[in-house]
Amino acid sequence: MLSGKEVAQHDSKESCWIIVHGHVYDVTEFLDEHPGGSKIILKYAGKDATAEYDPIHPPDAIKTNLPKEKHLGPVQPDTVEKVEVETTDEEKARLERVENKPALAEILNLHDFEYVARQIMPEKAWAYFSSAAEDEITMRENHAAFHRIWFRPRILRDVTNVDYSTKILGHNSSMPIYISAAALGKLGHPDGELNLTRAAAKHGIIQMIPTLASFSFDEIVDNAQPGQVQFFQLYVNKNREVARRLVEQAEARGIKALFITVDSAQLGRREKALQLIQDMNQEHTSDPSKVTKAQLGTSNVTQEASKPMPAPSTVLDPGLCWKDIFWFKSITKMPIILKGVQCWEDALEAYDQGLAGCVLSNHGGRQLDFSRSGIEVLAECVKHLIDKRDLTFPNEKFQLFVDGGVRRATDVLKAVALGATAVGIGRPFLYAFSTYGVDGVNHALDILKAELEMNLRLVGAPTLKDVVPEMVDASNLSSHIVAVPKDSLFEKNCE
Ligand code: PPY
Repeated sequence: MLSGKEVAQHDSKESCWIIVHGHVYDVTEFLDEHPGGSKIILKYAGKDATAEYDPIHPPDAIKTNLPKEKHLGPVQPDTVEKVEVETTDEEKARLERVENKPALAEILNLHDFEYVARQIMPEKAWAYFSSAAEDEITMRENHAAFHRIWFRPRILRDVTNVDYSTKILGHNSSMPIYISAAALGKLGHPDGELNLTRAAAKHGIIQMIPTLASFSFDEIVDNAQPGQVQFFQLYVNKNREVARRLVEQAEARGIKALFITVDSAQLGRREKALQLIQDMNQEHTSDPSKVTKAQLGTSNVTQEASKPMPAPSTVLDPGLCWKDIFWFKSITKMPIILKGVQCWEDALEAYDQGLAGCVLSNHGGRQLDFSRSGIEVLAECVKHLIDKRDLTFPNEKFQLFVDGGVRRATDVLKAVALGATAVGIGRPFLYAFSTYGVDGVNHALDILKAELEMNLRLVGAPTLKDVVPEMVDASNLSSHIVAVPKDSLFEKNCE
């Protein structure tokens, strides 16, 4: 059995051992592959990393990702030095805010969850969930774009009973909304993605399981109810055998659709998250028990700022192209939907290649800043697919989805009016479980249902089929001169 002392000698990027749940692993060769970057591992080089590992990873992740010969065996527990985590004054203040958070009944809309999340989430978790690329213009535009669409309601229609249920890729959904994929759920709550699985079951909506979930894929599927429909979001690994395994596993476990992410040739630069990493590094350089600059391999912050976002070298593949999509078609019977389409030309190509649909999405503004909102791209795609391929929308054979910026049922109805089958919602559900666990997500879904019912009545549409293009005026949707987003960084300097 290894001793803590022996492990402690392997504390550099040349030889990096860590302890997780009493077992020692040699992660030296894995450092560049780690989805969260190498630095966070190096912080625990030679030490017990369990406390840091647990909130973010599926329990079996380290075992399945490392070859057997890197599993070095158990460590004598009493020889391992405890990694002390001190409670800072800031943390004490945060815990007090957690104690005093509003009652769930006081949360009136999806924005409120975000407000509470910002006050009470651990800084790192908030930074990760809320961050977006560069100046975050696209993230704000995603929401702002809905403000350029106005309703043209109809009157004197019997809306005593309204029905907002629908089918998504042939599967029943109580609303035209699905839970979009987002990584690292456990950062926000110990039950992470399982909060979403449970709330989706209760409310009869579909969860898209992320490749980079913090529970294992099997754990998430095991927590679903019998017959509960789930989709899977795929990051195409550079190693196509890894990708193939993920697809085969999804199909074998009854996943009903494969959403392949196509907007992430490289990770976008989320400076809010990066800033936090830098701040932590600076803080810790004065404390020898924490990470040192030498361990980080960086000599100063300027050098750090010029580097790309710390990202895994294999999880994202800049070489991904259309021929891979054909290959995926050949290895699975699941319908394939491209997630992250941003112009009509690519949507048309997806249709011509016989795919099942597209998510018009810019990854919540986390990838290319100044990419257009999904809702704007939807209008353009619908127009060209009607003109060039004589389709009608919503279309059963080729379905269009939108995600990004959705906060209200009115946003959902605008997307439906413009031809979307459904919309994906990501961050608001993360904020809901980060603040109130599964009750928060259930409450968020109750709010959306109440808003859908009310707004269907008010636009004069008893069912979603009655929400037609004529019900909205989207003539300003693509006019980027109408609303200029607040440019925080620029304005800070101009003041
Ligand atoms: C995101 O953060 O936007 C993701 O999709 C997850 C992720 C995290 C780290 C590397 C690649 C993708």
